Amino acid sequence: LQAKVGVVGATGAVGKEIVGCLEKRNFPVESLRIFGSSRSAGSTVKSKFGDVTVELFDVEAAKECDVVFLAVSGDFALEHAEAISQGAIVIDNSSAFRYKPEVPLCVPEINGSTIKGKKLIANPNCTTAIGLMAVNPLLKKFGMKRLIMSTYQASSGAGQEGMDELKAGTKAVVNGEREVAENKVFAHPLPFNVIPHIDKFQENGYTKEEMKVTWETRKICGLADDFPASCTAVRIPTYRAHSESIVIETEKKVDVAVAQAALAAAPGVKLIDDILSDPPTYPMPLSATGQYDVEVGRVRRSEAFGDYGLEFFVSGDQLLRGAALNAVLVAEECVNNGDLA
Ligand code: 11C
Repeated sequence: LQAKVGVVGATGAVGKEIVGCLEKRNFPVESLRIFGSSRSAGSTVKSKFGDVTVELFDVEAAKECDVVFLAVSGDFALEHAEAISQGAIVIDNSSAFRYKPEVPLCVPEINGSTIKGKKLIANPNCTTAIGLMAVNPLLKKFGMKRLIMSTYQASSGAGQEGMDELKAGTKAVVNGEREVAENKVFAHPLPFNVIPHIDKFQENGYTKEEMKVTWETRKICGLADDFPASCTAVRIPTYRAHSESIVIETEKKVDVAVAQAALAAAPGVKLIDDILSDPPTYPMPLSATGQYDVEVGRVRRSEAFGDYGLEFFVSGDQLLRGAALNAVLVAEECVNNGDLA
């Protein structure tokens, strides 16, 4: 099989990484078409599959592909995804369809079987996808009654503009041009700061980013609609890997060595957990950046939940596992299950 692949929004941070993942994972690409707005149409994207001239987005043209990755806004996806899916399998990175019961929300290592026969597939929120890579093997081993997550999220979650604002603002402060950086993308200046606010506040006092973790954990792990999961999401001045402190209450008595072995054996997970080495090793955004695997470490019996709880720390590349890589893995699953044939 060789697939006709389309990417919409390939000049943004996630779109660029999708093309990179298709190249590095040797996805069977017969042809690559890149669609963009009038701003990027006509420009050239160099790729392993040849130099691609960005085409002005058009539903009929996108439908000619076998699989189309959407790395665009939720509004754009809402307007066009269903129409494109009349011709191509659509993998949408936005949150537009994630909570629709008929649309699978997929992390292939966890619920890859849910996408069989589906033409529109939602890619999860990056924070959720990264965290669940570590949570799922522990859920399988010990069961889970409750989940509490606190996040340390990189500027890349706000796309290229977020990264640019962090870089420019940090430079301006370090160079002495300003005492406090300017902000436009983030609600407050990010350099030398942390901001406990990602996406819009909801009626219950949580932000939408935090509620995505609650909603998407339930759907991806096949848990009850009222499964107790909560999150505090915080933006920190790092470049592109998200980190998370996660606490789970378990159904079965925990054993830290068994938990570590389950994590070490899980595909897409790298156990980095040696607090006795010099220097000690644990997950960090710097080491997780650019990696396909999610780093997990600091695995310990919970002092809050005793023998029925685990606490651990996760770092994962937001643009890869949290977005582009997950989307390409979904497409690979479509090849494997015969839907893209
Ligand atoms: C952030 N996690 O770090 C967000 C970005 O649901 O796809 C991804 C938003 C989403 O700002």
